[in-house]
Amino acid sequence: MTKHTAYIGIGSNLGNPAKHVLAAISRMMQLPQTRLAAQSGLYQTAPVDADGDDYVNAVVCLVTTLSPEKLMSELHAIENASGRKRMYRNAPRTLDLDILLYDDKEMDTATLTLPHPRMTERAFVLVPLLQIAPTITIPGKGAAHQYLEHVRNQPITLLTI
Ligand code: PH2
Ligand code: MG
Ligand code: MG
Repeated sequence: MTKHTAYIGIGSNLGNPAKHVLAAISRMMQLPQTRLAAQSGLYQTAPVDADGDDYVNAVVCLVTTLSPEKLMSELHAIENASGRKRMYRNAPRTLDLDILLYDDKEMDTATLTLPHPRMTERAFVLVPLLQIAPTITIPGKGAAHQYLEHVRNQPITLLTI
């Protein structure tokens, strides 16, 4: 089966966010047909278009033979296992796992849009992504690093844990 490269954005701002992020990475390492190829540091970030406490964010790279839809349903199960409650849009959450990129695939269905439509507007995605993939390009948008200057005003700090 063909191997695909997917980048996953991880976020948490409820309970013990760093613990939720690290547990999510462990669970992703145990997904079927999937290997963890890279993991960023953990970053403390201010909420963007959202309320509640600061987030802990990270990005991982998975190499997988799962389809985008199957990968997304596996990630949903991991979110649910963290106790995630879906209250309102961008509500504080124990765990959010978003597929940012899946190879150079572009798709837009009711349940999944690739690349993630807001990833170029968010330091909490771009900074960890560029840490593990400095030359990555975003389908339809070009080199990811060129968007960093647009998000310079968004507070983000690398955690040392
Ligand atoms: N996720 C959101 C909305 N806002 N802000 C930060 N700092 N980190 C996030 O993960 C985040 C957010 C929607 O998923
Ligand atoms: Mg999200
Ligand atoms: Mg999400």
